[in-house]
Amino acid sequence: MSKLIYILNGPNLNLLGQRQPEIYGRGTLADVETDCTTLGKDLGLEIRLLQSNHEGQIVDWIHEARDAAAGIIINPAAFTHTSVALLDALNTFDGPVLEVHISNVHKRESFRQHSYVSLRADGVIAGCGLQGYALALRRMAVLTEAKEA
Ligand code: CA2
Repeated sequence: MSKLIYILNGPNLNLLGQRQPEIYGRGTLADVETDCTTLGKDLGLEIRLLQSNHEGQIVDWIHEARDAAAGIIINPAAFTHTSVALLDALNTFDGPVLEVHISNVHKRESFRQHSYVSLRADGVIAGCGLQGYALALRRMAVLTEAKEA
């Protein structure tokens, strides 16, 4: 049976593909969902991709994942740099956590170079565009021992 992986996305990522293509590319979250669903089938992983502009909603999904999911891939967006609440929630999750950033946050403003979520993440992918989600899913396959990636 496939293991379920939550792919959580934070504020403004619903606008992917509509604004700032020079930073975030032209693809949408729906494209990410399609690509990861297809790849997940090869890897023996089922994905559930979610996005919210509300911190508490993401905390609630992390709590839900505690029973439902084998791993979490998260792009917390701006909450990366501000949210102790997301860090605390992720610390209640026992499985692997991978943090994804579409842009290379280390090449950008200094406030983007601190991540609360990185204190919990088992791995971080930044600056690989939307491909970063697929890279994280391949790594998740190894970490959850679903199938060799
Ligand atoms: O590079 C990333 O993935 C970020 O997590 C994106 C966040 C930013 O605050 C982080 O520092 C790095 C911003 C997401 C905003 O998404 C937009 C998408 C399309 C148009 C405008 C914003």
